[in-house]
Amino acid sequence: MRYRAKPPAQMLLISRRVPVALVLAILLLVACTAPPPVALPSPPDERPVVRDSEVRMNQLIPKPAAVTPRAGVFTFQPVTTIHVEPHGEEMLWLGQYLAERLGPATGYQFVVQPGGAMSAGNVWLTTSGADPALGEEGYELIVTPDGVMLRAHRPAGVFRGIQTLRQLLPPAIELQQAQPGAWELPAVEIRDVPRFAWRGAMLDVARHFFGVADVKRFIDLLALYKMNVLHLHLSDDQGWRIEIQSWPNLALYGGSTQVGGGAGGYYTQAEYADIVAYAARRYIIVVPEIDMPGHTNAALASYAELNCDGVARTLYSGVEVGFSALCVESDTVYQFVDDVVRELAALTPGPYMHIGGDEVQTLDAAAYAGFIERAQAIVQAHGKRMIGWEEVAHATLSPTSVVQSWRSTVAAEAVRQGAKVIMSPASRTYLDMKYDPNTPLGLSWAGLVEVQDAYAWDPATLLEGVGEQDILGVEAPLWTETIATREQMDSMVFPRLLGIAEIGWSPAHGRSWEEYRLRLAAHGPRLAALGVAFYRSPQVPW
Ligand code: IFG
Repeated sequence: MRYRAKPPAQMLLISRRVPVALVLAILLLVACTAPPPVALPSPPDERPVVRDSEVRMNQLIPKPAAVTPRAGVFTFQPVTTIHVEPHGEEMLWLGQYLAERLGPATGYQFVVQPGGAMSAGNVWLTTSGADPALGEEGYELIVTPDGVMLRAHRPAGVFRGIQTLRQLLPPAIELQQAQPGAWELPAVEIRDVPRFAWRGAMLDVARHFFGVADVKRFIDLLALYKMNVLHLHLSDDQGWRIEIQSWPNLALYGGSTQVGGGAGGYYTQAEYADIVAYAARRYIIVVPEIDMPGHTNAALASYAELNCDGVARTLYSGVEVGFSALCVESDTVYQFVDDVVRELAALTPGPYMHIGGDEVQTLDAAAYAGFIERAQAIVQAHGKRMIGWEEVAHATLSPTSVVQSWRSTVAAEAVRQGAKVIMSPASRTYLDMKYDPNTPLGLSWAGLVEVQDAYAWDPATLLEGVGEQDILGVEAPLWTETIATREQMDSMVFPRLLGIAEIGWSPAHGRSWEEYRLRLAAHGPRLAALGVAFYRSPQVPW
């Protein structure tokens, strides 16, 4: 209904002391001069109040495949119990993981109980009776005022569903000190499955070294956004970051510096195994990369015999690329490759070994292809599938090998050879690219990559000759030439990584920047509660 202001003269009619003729004259005068009626703002619609909890089901990242709102809320209580089925260590761990995510902010000591009768007010995590169509990582989450049922075909799906549960609670749930609450979940039915199997991030720990604690924190953040691959770039010109017992100088000497000349560092094999186990618990595989035959100055400085002239190189702390290469004619080099791959494969339960292969400027095409084919055979001999940056497609690939597309269309050649593709287009996914000309950190050779650029693209339509069925998934690399600290990492990785997570997980149809940016804004408080120093892009209404 619209309200219209009464012209002043009509108010006079109410008064009895004024002669009618005078009133009529005044009315005539006013009618000729009155401004058109002004529409006053309509009263607030009588829409029902929307609860904060209900809004949160529309703020999930990655966006689930299907969300059906239901009536009411489920409220966690101090006595809420987390039941897990079937009995067994893995489901108990998942129950404990959920309890630990919710415990600090709620202040509740959640009991985790195997099995038990379904009673009101409790949470169930189960793989019993789930629909096999949910696959390896899908889940169903049913929240009613009486309880929470999170069911998946596999435990990994339960873990992915727990991340959705976390995001259905207020951002304050991520704080580590007790908050007032209440801790409400909106009643909802979610059935969710990922689009791509490979949803990854790469951490370059060679240019600047990041210790175990930083890597574990990074893994926790990947987990919240349902990512499932951590690619560790463990060696480059500026540093060798993993202990190899048969070639000890690689870490001891090759790991002793970094870009800018700092002390560098490396993971002992025990520390690397700890990272791998921590990731595996979160259903994240670690993909180790030993970049070769290029990007090898740290190794060439550590052992003279890896160089064709038999002279060890000096350590390098600059940022040039392409100048180094192993001596691909030397049998010693293939013994080196075999020893490194053997030791690393034994520490890596995941099925992949990345051998790099990028930016080799000192070898001719035949020498390069010959090396890649021999390295590929060595990787397979140690039970792993080879991954290489897209240039490896110039060699003859095994159908089990994978190429990581980053800057050209050569991945189509890999597809013609029957290989699968990981999409990491630098102009969309390189997290070391500046957001805009004023970004203090990062590079810009692939262009400026604002939050929208990192989100508004689709892997299946980007490259001619590389379609949905050829693509394992997406991965966002953080190269660290200019990134040295956790805060610097945060400012470049977040929030762009959330968009990559959504591209990897959510259905292609219905994805739109205009809708996503509003959801992303809601994650500002959540990232802040997690202590992430994310970049407050002006493109997002934080
Ligand atoms: N390209 C190099 C990286 C790194 C990067 C920085 C690849 C595959 C430029 N290779 O990207 O080592 O220097 O943006």
